[in-house]
Amino acid sequence: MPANLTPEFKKAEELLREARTTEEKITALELMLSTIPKHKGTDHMQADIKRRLAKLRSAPEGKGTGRHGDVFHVPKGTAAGQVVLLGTPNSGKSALVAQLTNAPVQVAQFPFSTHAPVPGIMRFEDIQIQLVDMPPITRDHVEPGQTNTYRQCHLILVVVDLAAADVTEQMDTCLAFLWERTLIPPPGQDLDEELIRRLVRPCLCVASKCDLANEADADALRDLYGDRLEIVAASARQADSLGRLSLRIFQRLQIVRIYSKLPGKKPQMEEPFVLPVGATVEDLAAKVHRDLAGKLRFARAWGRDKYDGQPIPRNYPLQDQDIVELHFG
Ligand SMILES: Nc1nc2c(ncn2[C@@H]2O[C@H](COP(=O)(O)OP(=O)(O)O)[C@@H](O)[C@H]2O)c(=O)[nH]1
Ligand SMILES: [Mg+2]
Repeated sequence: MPANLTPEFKKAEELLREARTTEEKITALELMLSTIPKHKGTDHMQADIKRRLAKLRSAPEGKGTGRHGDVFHVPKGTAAGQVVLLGTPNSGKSALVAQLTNAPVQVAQFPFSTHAPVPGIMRFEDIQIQLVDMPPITRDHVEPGQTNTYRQCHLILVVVDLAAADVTEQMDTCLAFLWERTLIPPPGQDLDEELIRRLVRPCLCVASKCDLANEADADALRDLYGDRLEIVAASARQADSLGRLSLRIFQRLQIVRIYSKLPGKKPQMEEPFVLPVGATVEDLAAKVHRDLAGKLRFARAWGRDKYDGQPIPRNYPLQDQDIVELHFG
């Protein structure tokens, strides 16, 4: 080809083919523009991409987004985070979702028993986290539209069967899927940081069915892939392993739970506000009282052996399970 297009550019083109919504199309076109070799031979193509971008950006909001009726668009609802499972057939995805959530998933001895995303709610202490069971992927087959479910989520749970002889092939298939779609950072490619932020998703690997394997098997997997992914061994049949897994899922979501209280009242301990790690007292105020956010006078914190009602500055980064009293005025 005269333009000498790179594999990265071809990946971006693939992304465009899979894009359903305006937002996804814009992201894909931006990725194409940033990966296209910049020389005379591609002038025409660059102009074409820019024209298409301009057109999409000026399109009225909501028009032609194609979300309606797209089974691969899974609303998060009120959950604190959305976690989507990825794995080859029979790796144990549905069994995990069945054990951790209320979802009506099918666990089967035969592969391909899940054709569309099946969301369920996992309770973690006092919050709800959505887990989404997914159709399996193979080297040759991925359901069209599946990529978008991963792109929208907060954490991808890569499930490989630790007890299977082909566990490294499963892992390679998953990593290739993620890498081809820039869902994990592409090695040695300097993409725009903003694009990376929009495309890449955090991943946690579950080495499943650990009741059928040894600790040494998990260590061997970590030796091979530990530099690319965090690996947690778990079994749908061992409750304590599921407890450790759900804790790690919560931690990897990078969120904090904050209990707010009104002056002179008891704190609201049942339903914490959920904010991203790094959120400040001011961010909390905006979430509690959107209209009053600008009127925050001061705040005090209680609890967790750390504070006893002392004032905290408005730019104070909140810690998980802080109790905060907001004074507006
Ligand atoms: N022993 C054991 N078997 C499991 C475990 N998880 C799943 N299985 C079995 O593995 C098979 C495939 O599980 P499934 O969750 O349907 O896999 P999926 O295709 O990834 O959704 C089923 O026969 C399950 O009963 C586990 O933790 N331990
Ligand atoms: Mg399944």
